[in-house]
Amino acid sequence: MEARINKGVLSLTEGDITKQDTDAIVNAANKSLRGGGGVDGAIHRAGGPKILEECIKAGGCETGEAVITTGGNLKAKYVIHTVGPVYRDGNHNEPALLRNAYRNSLNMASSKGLKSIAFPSISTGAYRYPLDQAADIALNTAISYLNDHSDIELIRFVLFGTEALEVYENTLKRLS
Ligand code: AR6
Repeated sequence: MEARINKGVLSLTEGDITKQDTDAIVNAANKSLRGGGGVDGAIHRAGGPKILEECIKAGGCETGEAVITTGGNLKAKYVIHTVGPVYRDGNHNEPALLRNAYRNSLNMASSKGLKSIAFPSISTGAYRYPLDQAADIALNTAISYLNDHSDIELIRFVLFGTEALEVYENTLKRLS
């Protein structure tokens, strides 16, 4: 599913984030930037040890912030590592922190002159953010970025499994 927003395209697809050919892919990392499971593990396995070396040099990343490394052996030239919030009950600033994770990743891509970026569904695995609420924040943040800027041409969400894809598709239909 695709939506044209201002000068850009927002696309939703089912698949594996490590296989994407966008200029950057985004990692759902943790604050240590030393790797982990889920998307993080898959990216470091597919991208090779150079990414971890660069992450260690960067030192770490606060929740909602973003750090960029090269893409190692991946098709994507860069990996933008961001840290989503751990979901507790929704009353611990989780929505603002999740929004920041998306926005700071987009700002990082923009500052490097990148034209295309692929996101996983940040915080909805190990960090347990409810998928429908996370989809709303993810898509709203992407739509407002495209409405306010003309530099990034493609924002792609790569969803793991048909259920996640459906939730994102229904949310996008509602928002657009
Ligand atoms: N491609 C796309 N999406 C994927 C992939 C993949 N290869 N693998 C899993 N997903 P998670 P989080 C989906 O747990 O919740 C790590 O250990 C998955 O189905 O990767 O932000 C880090 O080191 C889910 O919907 O990230 C942190 O400690 C979504 O990606 C912690 O997990 C995110 O799940 C971060 O937790």
